[in-house]
Amino acid sequence: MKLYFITGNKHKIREASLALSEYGIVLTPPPRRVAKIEVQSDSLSIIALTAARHAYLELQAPLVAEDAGLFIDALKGFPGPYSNYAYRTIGNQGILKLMEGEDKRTAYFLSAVACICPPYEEVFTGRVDGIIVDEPRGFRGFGFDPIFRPLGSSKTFAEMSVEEKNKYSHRARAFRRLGAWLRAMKGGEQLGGLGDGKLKEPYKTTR
Ligand code: ITT
Repeated sequence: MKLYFITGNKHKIREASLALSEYGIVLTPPPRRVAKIEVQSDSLSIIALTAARHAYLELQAPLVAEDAGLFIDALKGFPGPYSNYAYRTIGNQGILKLMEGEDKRTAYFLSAVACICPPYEEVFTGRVDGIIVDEPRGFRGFGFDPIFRPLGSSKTFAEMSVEEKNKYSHRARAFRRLGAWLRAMKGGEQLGGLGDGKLKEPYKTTR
């Protein structure tokens, strides 16, 4: 089964494609540029679902959109849903500055993947817990990868290959949940293939 992935982030495409390949699902860019609408909300699920619904109105085909964020306990969950803005403005150095002298360094990444697969729409989430390190380490990945070390590893995400990051990451966990759900729906047979889906109102949900 093929699904369009509405994102401007090529790292996300690599990570999600690898996670879904275990389920025989192929992610592909949309045939034409579709804006990812980003509403303001405290909920990653609402942000992802709104983006997916907007894209569906344009494409009328099965698709996914994802919203992710880094939640730092000592900063009361900041930057959370504002991670994109925080990364573009204060960046990793700004986050480390806010964390200076802070002993409590626990944090987690969350990912919410919204799938519109007619006649269903679903949101799948994934979480990874870890630590904000003292200094950026590694050059791979993107965003906050150099300052986040998942529990159970001595490396930051930026020191890992995509395969290794996917063993831990919020994104791989959310996309694997999507893969398992699609497999349970008989490989998408009941969902309509790419290009022939028509969303029926009202939306159905399996949960
Ligand atoms: P989209 O086009 O899919 O929106 P994006 O990069 O803007 O791509 P998000 O809004 O979902 O993605 O993510 C917000 C920010 O959170 C993102 O720009 C990164 O700085 C950070 N982030 C999310 N997932 C991350 C990850 O796996 N590793 C490092 N930083 C991540």
